[in-house]
Amino acid sequence: MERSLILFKPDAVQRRLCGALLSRLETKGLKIVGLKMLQVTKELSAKHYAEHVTKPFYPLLEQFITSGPVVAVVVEGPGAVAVVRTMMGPTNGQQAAPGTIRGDYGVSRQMNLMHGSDSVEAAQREIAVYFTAAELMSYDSSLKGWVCAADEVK
Ligand code: IDP
Ligand code: MG
Repeated sequence: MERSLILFKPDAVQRRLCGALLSRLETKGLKIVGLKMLQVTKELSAKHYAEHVTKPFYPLLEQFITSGPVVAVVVEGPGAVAVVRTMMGPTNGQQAAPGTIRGDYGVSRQMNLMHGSDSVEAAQREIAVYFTAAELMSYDSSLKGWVCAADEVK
């Protein structure tokens, strides 16, 4: 079963959208297996966004992601990584279609509310950046048999 690392970024916390965003993930059928609020430090930002640290926009990204608390969530479900990326829409809220999270809630390239891992490998790396093994829950949901068919669950 796939897991993805989600962040509700400082803009989502400030705009009090965490509940709405979490609800969309749960309603989709994804299971929450980790959740916490934290302040991203410069060190943590560099670890998370390792692929971006040398890019020209990184100082602005660092300033943004460390500007206030975030909510980190790990969700689990069939194809969770791609499902979350599709739900979020493209990076820039101006291009994201209505119906996607970034399309419904934002108009910014930077303040786009939510991070979601872009590959299974990235998800594994990012989950370990934000969560210890003890902070991740393994449990069966009683809805399991109603979220997808048995032959769809690996
Ligand atoms: P993604 O979040 O859709 O995967 P990435 O290209 O990986 O987008 O960029 C990471 C984050 O950096 C974005 O979500 C956004 O908050 C910010 N960002 C991306 N491009 C720019 C830019 O050109 N200027 C400022 N911030 C940017
Ligand atoms: Mg990315």
